[in-house]
Amino acid sequence: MQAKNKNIVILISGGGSNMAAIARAAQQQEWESRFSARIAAVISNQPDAKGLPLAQSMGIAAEALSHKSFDSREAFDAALMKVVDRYQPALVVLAGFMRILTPAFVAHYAGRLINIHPSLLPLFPGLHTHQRAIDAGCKEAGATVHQVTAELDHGPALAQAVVPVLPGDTADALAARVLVQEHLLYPRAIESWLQTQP
Ligand code: NHR
Ligand code: GAR
Repeated sequence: MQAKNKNIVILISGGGSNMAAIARAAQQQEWESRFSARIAAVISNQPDAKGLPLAQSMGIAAEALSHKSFDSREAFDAALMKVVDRYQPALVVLAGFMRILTPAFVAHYAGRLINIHPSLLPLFPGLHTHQRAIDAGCKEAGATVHQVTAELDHGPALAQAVVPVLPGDTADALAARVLVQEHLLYPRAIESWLQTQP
């Protein structure tokens, strides 16, 4: 029997390098034939996100929905839900998505909404993680893939990658070192998730 199609929708705000790493893994590791999984769409809250033309160049539908067109977080999230739901996603992936989501949005995608956060959670939830890790004198930093819950960066962890913090590190240098690992970690975590789905 043919397994149910598993659409993946990726939400971005910027460069989309994690999105591209996931899309590349999906192609190279044949997620379509192995899991009936495909990257159905990439959606950005920033209309000028570099990740949108990048997604299109990979043959993926790309849409922008600017949060600035809405009066409230609730109104933006309701509109975003409508766009996302058009693709009937089995999984919604935050990849450098920079808007905090309302409890209503999180509840709507409960159990099928994940994020990659650039720190070793539970350390450093929120923003400016790399500078905070350096300032705290951490010898190691990294990234965490986690389920998204209403409480920011507090959902159950699915996978982590660790990198060293080097003497004289700047936030940019550390971010670049972490990002290399994110590009390996996030596709692997999604592949593991797909393996658990009927
Ligand atoms: N939403 C919920 N409910 N729970 C999470 O765990 C979420 C989330 C939305 C995004 C990603 C997260 C990260 O990995 C994420 C996790 C944005 C902010 C933020 O403060 C914080 C954490 C994350 C994403 N955003 C500002 C806001 O007012 C805007 C900042 C900006 O536009 O530059 O939404 O780090
Ligand atoms: C990544 O490092 C991701 O972990 C981080 O932003 C970068 C996005 O890069 N996410 C957050 O900080 C979420 N608040 P990308 O757009 O090239 O994937």
